[in-house]
Amino acid sequence: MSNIVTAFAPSNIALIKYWGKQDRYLKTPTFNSLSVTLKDLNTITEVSFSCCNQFILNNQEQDFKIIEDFVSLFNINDFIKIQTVNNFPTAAGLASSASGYCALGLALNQLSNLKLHKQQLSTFIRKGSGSACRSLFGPFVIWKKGNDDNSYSFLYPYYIPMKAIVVICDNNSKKISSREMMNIVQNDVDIYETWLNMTKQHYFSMLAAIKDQDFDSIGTIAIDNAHLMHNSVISIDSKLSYFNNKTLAVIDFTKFLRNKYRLFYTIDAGPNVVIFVTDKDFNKVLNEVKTLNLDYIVSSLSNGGYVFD
Ligand code: 2P0
Repeated sequence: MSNIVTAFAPSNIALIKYWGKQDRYLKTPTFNSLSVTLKDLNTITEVSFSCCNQFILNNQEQDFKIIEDFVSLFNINDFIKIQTVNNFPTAAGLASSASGYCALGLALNQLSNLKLHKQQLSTFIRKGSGSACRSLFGPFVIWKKGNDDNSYSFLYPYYIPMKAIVVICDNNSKKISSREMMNIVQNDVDIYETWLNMTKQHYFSMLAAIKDQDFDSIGTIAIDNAHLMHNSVISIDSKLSYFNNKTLAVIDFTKFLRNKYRLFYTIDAGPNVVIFVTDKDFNKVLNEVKTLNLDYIVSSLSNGGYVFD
């Protein structure tokens, strides 16, 4: 058994969003979601047995209590040191908790010698942060609803040659976490029912569009599903909106570019806009995005997280 384990996990961004829980403790979702795994926004986590429990995130010591419950899932009885580094802004709607919990889960699975297979490991990682279970696979991943052991993630085995450009509209931490916001929305029965009914339709249309390699339909559904989620927030109170003025400008710009290039966008629970563009149109679209004078991160697609040998 190795005493130091290092794992890599990419982030993921949902095209069909997870937005509410069946069980808040187990973090089982009210419905299936579907995401794309992004290689170049990632986390590297090293775990080792140590003299005391330590959790160091981006070179800063954190309270171990934050991840204590998650670590205890793996039946580790010794003290451990966790060192983790994100290569992108933490907690800015760029799914840092997804890559973070996925990398930690992969590393603990090996350190503990539990040797869970990936599907079972996904149910453990889900308990850390729901969407994190989708970072185990890629590029297209489904996380299905179900009771505990049945709510796992798996590869949706199709490929579309495309890349992501994440346009940073604000890289500060968000004021209301997605965990809190989805609870707020779920507590409004009417608004939530509208979201759930529409997202079910989007999900099944998206499965068909990906299977048919129908990029234009994938784009239309993804845009609709992103706005469906954000509209659920704005319907509660427009002051809760995650969008800022830059977000709105980038949305308009991207919609305009859709007249010329094959691309679409989605937006997580934050202000940043993720543009997906076909490999063929990528260079031209990147040049257009540069004219916005905003920071951006380019990412290719990933097959999911892994432990280094
Ligand atoms: C998603 N989000 O599908 C959705 C869309 C944000 C917007 O999953 O409470 O950090 O830890 O399960 O996974 C982010 O929420 O929430 C998220 P918890 P999580 O990607």
